[in-house]
Amino acid sequence: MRTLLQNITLEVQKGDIAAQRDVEAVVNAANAELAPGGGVAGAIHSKAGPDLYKECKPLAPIAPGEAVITGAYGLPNNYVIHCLGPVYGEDKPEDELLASCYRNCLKLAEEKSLESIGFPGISTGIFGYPKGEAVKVVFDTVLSELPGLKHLKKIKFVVFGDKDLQLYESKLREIAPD
Ligand code: AR6
Repeated sequence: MRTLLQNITLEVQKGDIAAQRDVEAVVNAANAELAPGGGVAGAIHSKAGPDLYKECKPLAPIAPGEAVITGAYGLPNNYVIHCLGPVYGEDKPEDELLASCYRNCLKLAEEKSLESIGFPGISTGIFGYPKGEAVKVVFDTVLSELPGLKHLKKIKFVVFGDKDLQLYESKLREIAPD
């Protein structure tokens, strides 16, 4: 499902964040050390190969809400934007830190003049952020950033399961009813 808002396509698709051919950058739901891990980080590092971690090492550690950009190596993209989400119940305030994640990723993409970016559901796996709460923060943040975007023309949300797809799609319908 996709919709056009302020000349920018917002798209929701079920799939693997490490297999997105139609975006210039994918976002990694990273750990502070920017090391290979489970979930999104595991998928991204294993597809990218060991050179990704070599480039990441000197950029670590990062704090919750921060993001850094690297090459994408074996991934079908030009860049990976690594972002550390808040651990729910520990890193507070969670909503502000999660909003910073999305804002900082968009900022890095704009600085590189990228036209497209793909996001996973940062913090909603191992870090335990409830998905219904997270999706509100995601769309509130992205919508408030849209007017300032000069290069990005497509923002894609890549979700893993049917439940997440429904959640994102109903949110998208809410903000852009056709
Ligand atoms: N593609 C798209 N979405 C995915 C994929 C994938 N390949 N794999 C998982 N998801 P998580 P976090 C969904 O745990 O909560 C790592 O080990 C998943 O269902 O990857 O930010 C790091 O090293 C969930 O909704 O990220 C960190 O230590 C969402 O993506 C820690 O986990 C995020 O799940 C980061 O935890």
